[in-house]
Amino acid sequence: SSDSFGASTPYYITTAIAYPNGAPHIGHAYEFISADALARFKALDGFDVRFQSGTDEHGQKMQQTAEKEGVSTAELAKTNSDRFEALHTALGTDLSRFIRTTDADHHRASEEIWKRMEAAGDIYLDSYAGWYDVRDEAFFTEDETSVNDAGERIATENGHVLTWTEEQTYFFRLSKYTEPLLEFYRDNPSFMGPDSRRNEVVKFVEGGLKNLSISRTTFDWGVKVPGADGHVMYVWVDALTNYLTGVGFPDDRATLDRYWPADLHVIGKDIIRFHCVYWPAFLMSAGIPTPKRVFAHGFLFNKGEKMSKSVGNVVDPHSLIAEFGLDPVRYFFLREVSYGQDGSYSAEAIVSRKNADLANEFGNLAQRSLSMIGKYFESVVPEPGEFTVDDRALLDAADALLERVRGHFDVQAIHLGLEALWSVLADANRYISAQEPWKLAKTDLHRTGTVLYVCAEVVRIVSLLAQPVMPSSTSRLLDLLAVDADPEARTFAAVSTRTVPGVTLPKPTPVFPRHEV
Ligand code: ME8
Repeated sequence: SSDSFGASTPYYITTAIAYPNGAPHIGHAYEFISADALARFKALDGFDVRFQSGTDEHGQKMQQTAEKEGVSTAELAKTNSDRFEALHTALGTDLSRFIRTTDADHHRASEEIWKRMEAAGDIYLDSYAGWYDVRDEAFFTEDETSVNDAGERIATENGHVLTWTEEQTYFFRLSKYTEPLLEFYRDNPSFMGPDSRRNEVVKFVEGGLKNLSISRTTFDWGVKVPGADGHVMYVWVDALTNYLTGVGFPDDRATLDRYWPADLHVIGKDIIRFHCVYWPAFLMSAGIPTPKRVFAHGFLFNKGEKMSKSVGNVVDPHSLIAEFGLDPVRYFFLREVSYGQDGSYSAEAIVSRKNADLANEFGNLAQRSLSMIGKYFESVVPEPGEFTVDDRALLDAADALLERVRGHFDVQAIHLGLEALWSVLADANRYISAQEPWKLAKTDLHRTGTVLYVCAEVVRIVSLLAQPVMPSSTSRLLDLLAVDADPEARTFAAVSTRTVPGVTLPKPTPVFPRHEV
């Protein structure tokens, strides 16, 4: 292409933007880690990646929390938004932009999408009377509610206590998009992932869509509706628009044309309706292309229990990192939880993966192979002899990994990608035990060199492919293998090369220590 962005294919990925009404928790950290791994995978695979996260600062919940805490809403938003940004830093996520919905360009973008939906004839003024869930910033119809033991009206699906709301608001003609949405889902079967989520969305839309109240007058913490004094936008209208703001909507056409439509919105399962129903409908109305895919991950539970302040099992992500190390934490969540399903975590489970998968399977293989190259070959990578059937089988398995892992990451099956890498590490561990290079060294140094060469190649290839999940440990491993530190030399293109015999390796130090209590 002739633009200023370079030739590689663009890839735009986002996380949800979190409500900064409190500190970030493990669920947020999980979403950031997983999206970061997906983003890094694409970048290493040669794409021009744009990765965005941020905070969703408007709405009634923010205003109510601020009132309760006796601070201004802007102050509450800033304090907690900073904590989300600090979490990104601590997790090592590689963001192109951390967006705040209070940013000036975001107000401009939200006004613009509103005007376009209005120009399409999809916005009208009427009076709203119904139930509102402040915690989820969501409306519920009477039949979606029930009464709890305390006699309060609750949303049946999440148990949140509802508030009766009656006010004059603007409405969006969502009902008009029932058929277009169903057709859109039919034409774009990969729009929603995982596959199991499709049915519930399609069923919801098939049930018929009601027009949606999209402005509020009872508070003022939000984006002002253009030309309508006293109205602020319903928070989800401006929140979803953040994805467009971040790529230059509406003024920076070059950036917008390059990165929009987004390739992937990573979200949690509780906000599927907003992303798979409202968002494409708003965009269709405004004449803007719809995103290519939305993937909903599951929820994390502490030892199977819902994390809540009252149960006292809310774990600060920073303390997990301090206790287990960043890369083991990243690896644990991405390997332990089937991406797209709910998962559970506990200190015992993290220790077990850290010791078994990282220290034993990966760390020992690397440390043994590299220290034997040190011991028997004065740290110079040996020239391999002719490969045996066993050598070939292992090298072939390692060489086939890129395509296997890519296939899994393409459908966000991160856990299966890692499983594939670890299956080859297990093969390599069986291989080294069977070959016994430490015994061979006494009788056949040439054959020892071939075995160690094969092992080092497996470590190199698995390290390259595990970079998206464990960026710093794999970078150290690649250093130990004397791979050029230039990032260009560490992309997935390097998988199909071979280590050049004769290279001198640095003194190996263990990269994955066992967990010390
Ligand atoms: O929903 N496990 O913000 P949020 C895994 N502002 N993921 C979890 C989780 C858990 N226990 N708890 C929350 C919002 N999440 C809106 C989004 S996007 C335009 C606006 C996930 O702070 C949740 O599913 O409540 C969502 O994807 C993200 O964290 C932010 O949640």
